[in-house]
Amino acid sequence: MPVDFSGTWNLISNDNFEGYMVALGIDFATRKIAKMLKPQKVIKQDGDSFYIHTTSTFRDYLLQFKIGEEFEEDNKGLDNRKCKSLVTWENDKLVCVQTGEKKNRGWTHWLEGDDLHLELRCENQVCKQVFKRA
Ligand code: YOG
Repeated sequence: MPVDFSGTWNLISNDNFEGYMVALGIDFATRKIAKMLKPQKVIKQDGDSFYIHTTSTFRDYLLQFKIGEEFEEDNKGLDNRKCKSLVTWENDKLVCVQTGEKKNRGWTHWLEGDDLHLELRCENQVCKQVFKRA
């Protein structure tokens, strides 16, 4: 049985989100707003198909993909840079590589106890987020 990330998750910690946003080139005013947010994630996992909706009072972002199938990602409302994204399983971790203008861009999701973990990477910056079930 693969890991099941399905559910509604609330952010409880967000380490170095500032560094990650600077690496993405997010402007000062937007960063000030974004760092106050407590985003929620709704994840629907159906076999190899994923739906990850990150919502907040400011902006939201919807990502839908299938494991092992590269897709165009537009990052609309985030940094708006297009990239080619590929999500695969690495043991029980869901790993996304986002190939584009920014080096070393991607993210990894995994479960630890009752918590959902997310590492967001861009260039030399790593943001670490933890979510609890709503
Ligand atoms: O998640 O890629 O779960 O897509 C990263 C924000 C802030 C907008 C959020 C809105 C990066 C202003 C998505 C926050 C900073 C700042 C709520 C993380 C960019 C702009 C949407 C992400 C993956 C994995 C799925």
